[in-house]
Amino acid sequence: MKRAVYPGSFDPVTFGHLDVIRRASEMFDVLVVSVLNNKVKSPLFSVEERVKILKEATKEIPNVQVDSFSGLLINYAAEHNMHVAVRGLRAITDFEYELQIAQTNRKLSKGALDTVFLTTSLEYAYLSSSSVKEIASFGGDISECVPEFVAKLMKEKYRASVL
Ligand code: COD
Repeated sequence: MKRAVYPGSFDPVTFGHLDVIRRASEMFDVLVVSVLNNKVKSPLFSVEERVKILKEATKEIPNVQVDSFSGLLINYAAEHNMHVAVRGLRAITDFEYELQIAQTNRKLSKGALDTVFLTTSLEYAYLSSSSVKEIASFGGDISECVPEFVAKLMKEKYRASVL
């Protein structure tokens, strides 16, 4: 059984991530979307919230599982019998960052974890979690960036932060 991991911050998941998830789910028997538990960053949504959001957003795709991890991706992947990491590419700037991560993971895992890149669908090429957060923080329209229920949760977060 071919299992792959799609690791990320997903703070929050966007239509760009969901497009990658849908396409990758057709390539593997099981796709595990896993949220990095990174204690250094200060995210908008907690890891538990992001896992819950991802579960809701992917509930129609039967071979997608949602999880979280801490520490090195190569250790998490080995523990869960996953030998492929899926990542998305939007622009040349992504490529430099992604190439470094992919090569580091391949080297550290002694070849056990390889990376498959999916290029963004053109309609989502401009999308990033950070730009969506900035737009939402100023009350802008993010209906074309994230699912409706995520937009609502974001509005609640920003409303609570100004009260
Ligand atoms: N279209 C297509 N792809 C997209 C889009 C879009 N619109 N938006 C984002 N993506 C892609 C990104 O390019 C990325 O590949 C993926 O989706 C996830 O994006 P993010 O921003 O949610 O996640 P990142 O980049 O913050 O995730 C970083 C990791 C968690 C994977 C990385 O930090 C990690 O593995 N850390 C664990 C520690 C480790 O093992 N370090 C060693 C390697 S350096």
